[in-house]
Amino acid sequence: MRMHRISVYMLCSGLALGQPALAASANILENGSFESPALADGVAASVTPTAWQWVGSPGFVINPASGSIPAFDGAQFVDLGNTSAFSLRQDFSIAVGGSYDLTWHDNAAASFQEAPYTVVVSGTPAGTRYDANEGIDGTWNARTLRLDLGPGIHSIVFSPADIPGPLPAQDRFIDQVSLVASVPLPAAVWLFGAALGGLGLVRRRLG
Ligand SMILES: [Ca+2]
Ligand SMILES: [Ca+2]
Repeated sequence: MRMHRISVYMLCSGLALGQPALAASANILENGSFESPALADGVAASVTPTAWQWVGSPGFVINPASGSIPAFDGAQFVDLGNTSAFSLRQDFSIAVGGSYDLTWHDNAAASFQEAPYTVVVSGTPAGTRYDANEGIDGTWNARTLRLDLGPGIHSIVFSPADIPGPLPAQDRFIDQVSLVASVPLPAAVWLFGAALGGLGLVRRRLG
């Protein structure tokens, strides 16, 4: 009986301290920070960010020069342009259906114009109409969106919207896009471990 208790304890410890932390932090999207392809400092290039695709006109990947708006994360961000002609898409696969959290940051060159866009998930608009120039202050705005995704192939599209009037909108900047399962795996494993620990306790009392 004593041997059995020890083995249950070791199982719990392994679950609580082992590999789940790696899985929980895994971003389902690739190149969400737009660091690839790597550009030289101060370069804005009309290239396709690795693992993404431009729908319509190609936008830009920007490695800002010092003194201009810095990337939110890393050295680079993506520029969706200033009209609805630019959309950025990534297709991805979901193995286990459930609730997922999409997070990202947006920004725009500080000016008075809006920089509106929407997020379209598998062909359906999700969330609200975002303004990348919110605050008109050149600061990055944090965005979160909870998505219910079934197993299979999905797509996320950042889709700029036009604004009325003679002036174009500001270019929309996006950085650090992440999609992760909503329930952190360590929490679920901790509960599982606690349940097993409780089982061990019951068995010890019975023994
Ligand atoms: Ca980045
Ligand atoms: Ca802002």
